[in-house]
Amino acid sequence: MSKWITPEDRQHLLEEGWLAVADVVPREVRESVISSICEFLKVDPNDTASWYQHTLGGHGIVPLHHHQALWDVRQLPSVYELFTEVYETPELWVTMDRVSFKAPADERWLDSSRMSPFHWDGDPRQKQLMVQGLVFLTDTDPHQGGVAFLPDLYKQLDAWTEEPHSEEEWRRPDCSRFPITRVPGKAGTVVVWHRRMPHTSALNRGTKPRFVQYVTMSPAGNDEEREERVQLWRKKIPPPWAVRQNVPMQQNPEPGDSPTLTALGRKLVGVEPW
Ligand SMILES: O=C(O)CCC(=O)C(=O)O
Repeated sequence: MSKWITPEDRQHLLEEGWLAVADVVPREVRESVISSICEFLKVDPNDTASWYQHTLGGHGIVPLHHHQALWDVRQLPSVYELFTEVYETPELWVTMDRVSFKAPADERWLDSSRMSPFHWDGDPRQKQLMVQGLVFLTDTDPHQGGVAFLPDLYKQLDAWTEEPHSEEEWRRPDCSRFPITRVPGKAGTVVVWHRRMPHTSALNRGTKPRFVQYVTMSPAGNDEEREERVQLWRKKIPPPWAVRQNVPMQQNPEPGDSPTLTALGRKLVGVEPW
């Protein structure tokens, strides 16, 4: 029986392209991730003067992938259960994605006041259900830089992909015709969206920073992929796509011992087979 999403929720994900599920990540686990971000960036969530010292890009990307606090979110049974209900299979692997600190927009700091374009991270012609996701680590209201979607374009995507588009548009579509849906959430909410959904993070028009962890899962792959994943976890190496992005302050490898995994975590990495 489904614990986290109803058949109607799953239908919403398929038809509207996104879904927000509340109360998935408990407070102490979230607080450890927030502390890891603050420690890494040397920011104080209550001290505005500390917020703008780094170049983090429009999404506020913080290049931490292997901190134990992030792994403790990935291997939470609640997060895993949610994704098993999305994919309707228990045999999943988790991504080794990063976190974000998005300070309120302030035009003195371009990073915070420029909205990143709507985009796809994969090929929008790929119809198979594959989702991306994030956890709101603090309460995030609609004006505080919640994740933003274009559901109307998502719904017309089959027709859109039949039309000719420039190379740029296949990554970053012209979104001027489409209304924007901004998804807020209470702390602990997981938002998942179909990879075919054009998305971005909205500008933070609130008074507090937005903190999120990106997390998603996908059906387990083959042995070669498994071996690579185990090495990334063991040696604390950022995933190759993140290395290619060359985000400021990325450490490679990230310092410290291999993160501790639970029995579930070992399967979600691929250390143990399903
Ligand atoms: O931070 C967000 O809300 C969106 C991030 C994003 O655009 C992405 O994960 O590709």
